[in-house]
Amino acid sequence: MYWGMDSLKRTESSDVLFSVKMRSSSGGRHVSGAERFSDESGVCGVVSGLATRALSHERGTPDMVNIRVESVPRGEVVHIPALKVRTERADTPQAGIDAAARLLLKAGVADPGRALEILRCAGQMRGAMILDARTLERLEPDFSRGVRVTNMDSSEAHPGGVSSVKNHFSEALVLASKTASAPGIIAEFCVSDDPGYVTGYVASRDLGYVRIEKLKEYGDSRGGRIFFYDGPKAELDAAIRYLEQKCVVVDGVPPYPDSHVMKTADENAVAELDMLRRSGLYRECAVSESCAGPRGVFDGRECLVLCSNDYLDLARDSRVVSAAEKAAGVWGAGTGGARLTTGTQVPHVELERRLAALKGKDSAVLFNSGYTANAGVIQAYCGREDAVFSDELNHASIIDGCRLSRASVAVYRHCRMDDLERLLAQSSARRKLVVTDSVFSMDGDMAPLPEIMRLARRYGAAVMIDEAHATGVVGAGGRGVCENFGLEGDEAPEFVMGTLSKALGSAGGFVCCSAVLADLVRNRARTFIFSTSLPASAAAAADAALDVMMSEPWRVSRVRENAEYLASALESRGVVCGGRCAAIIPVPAGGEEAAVLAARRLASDGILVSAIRYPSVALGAARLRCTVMCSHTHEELDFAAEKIAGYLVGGG
Ligand code: WAQ
Ligand code: MG
Repeated sequence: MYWGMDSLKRTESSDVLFSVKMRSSSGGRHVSGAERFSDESGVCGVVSGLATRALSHERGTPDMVNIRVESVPRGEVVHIPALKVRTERADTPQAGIDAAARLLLKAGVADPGRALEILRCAGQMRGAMILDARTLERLEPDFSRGVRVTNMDSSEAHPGGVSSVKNHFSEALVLASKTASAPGIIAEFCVSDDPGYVTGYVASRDLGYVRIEKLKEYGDSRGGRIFFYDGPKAELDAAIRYLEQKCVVVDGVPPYPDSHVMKTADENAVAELDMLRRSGLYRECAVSESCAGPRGVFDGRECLVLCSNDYLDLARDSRVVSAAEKAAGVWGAGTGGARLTTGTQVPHVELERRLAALKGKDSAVLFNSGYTANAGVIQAYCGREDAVFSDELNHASIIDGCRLSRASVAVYRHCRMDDLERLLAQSSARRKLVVTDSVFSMDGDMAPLPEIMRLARRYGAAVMIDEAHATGVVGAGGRGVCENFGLEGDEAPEFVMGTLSKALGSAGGFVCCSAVLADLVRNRARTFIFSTSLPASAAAAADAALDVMMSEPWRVSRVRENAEYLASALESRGVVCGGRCAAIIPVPAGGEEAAVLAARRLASDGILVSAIRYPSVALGAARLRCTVMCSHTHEELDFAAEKIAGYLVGGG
């Protein structure tokens, strides 16, 4: 979106400009702020862009948004060029701080190390501190507020630069360019206070704008700015007046760093992968040379597998495997088409009938994966005029389904029924759909389904549950959370989604619902319509797995006992863990890097556990995620608990 400045450039006719400033806060605390210049015709667009930005801040919805529009004589506006931009690599915050100190020294700051220490100790400020570049004495009149640079904008109409999304880089470059042009200011240092933004910069007239890739850890919300002053004390006031009041338009601000440099696709990928590596977020596939099961060989190493979703150990079960073999012999290796063309064979239909019966519904629709089931069903039922109410910890496939549907999405706090009720009560959408994991994939806890159903009925919403981690594990017969809570008929959710890929040892996903809803799903779900169907072997394997699950109910109870056993074994060793209503035991590990390190050490002990990181969970909520199978022995679980406790409690 292009607002304001676009027309500013063209119409030099009017001699009045407008300065539009937004400031938002929550409970009296500052949340965000931004400003633009615009000519008269662009003011409404700018106001709306800034309002959107204020209301969609990642730190939450503010309770106060102040937008102020003031006229500015065009003659008072000066144009200055943007500082030259370059980027310094830093793999760790320490390396970043060292680089910053080196640059500041070059710019003429006496003792940069101590200056950064002064900033760290100052606590959060709305503005910047001004330090005497020689003595490091604090010069700003109000220590708790600092000095706010305002009345500035870029003359370029960037997407993002003038829109409802903050472009950290181009906004910082505008501020830094204005600051560097202020009398007496010889250098600037800046770290963002946004927990997800770790790149900061050092700027000066001579050095230009030097971005430093990593100045703090992800998840850290401490940031700040220092302006270094080296001029007569008597002229400090004039410098502050310039920073706070002078209207400055910065020319030549690129939308993104290095965006003028042509890069190959591989170069772009390398840059992004480097960023992931440096943040502990890089992932790789471990290659298994063994069949699914509670033990296996990964990357050439024998290990205890504590991260499989094959909860009932059915993926390698001879009855399941031979059903798949037999079906492949009869129906072929593939189906040759989507479900609506050649891809519906007898095994698909038979399995749908059984799944519907398992979940107490009239119909079921198979998908190629749990992911495509969630994405397809939400999109099939909801459109632009509808609203989805989604638990904040729902699986990524639900989030993507919401996006695909274009419905408005109201995210409620995890399992918080007061929050869900508040959102339902506010909504006047055409259709409402409450969606929740029934067992949460990363936290292993269970949604309060009876309360959700009561609220949904009160507010006229339909309900969809994702039973990926509940099917085969929860409820006496492994039928899931409805069985667990005894919810049937009208008390049960409209859509019960599940997967064949976890407890049922095969591959694929499904949704169980009424016959009409199934009809709607088949007619509308894009992930259903536009993919080749599952091979019959996958359907037949799941069918056989259902037989085994029902004839050997000990598997279902054993997997839950094992989860309980592992959780107790961890807790008796001082490790706090969650979950235990199903097969998932999350163990908080602190930072992203700590989680990866613990998982790596466990792997060298022969224990395969997933380090779960952003974006699977929030930044800073990294964890080890253990999952148990019905066939793990108590000795194996004790061994794992001992090692995990050693690394997480003992600091190992
Ligand atoms: N004037 C003076 N200080 C300010 C202002 C302002 N208008 N706005 C913020 N600050 C101070 C305040 O103490 C904040 O805590 C701190 O600066 C950081 O502000 O090239 O996003 O707005 O990729 O969080 C750097 C981009 C982004 C690097 C910096 O700063 C790159 C950023 P934030
Ligand atoms: Mg910020």
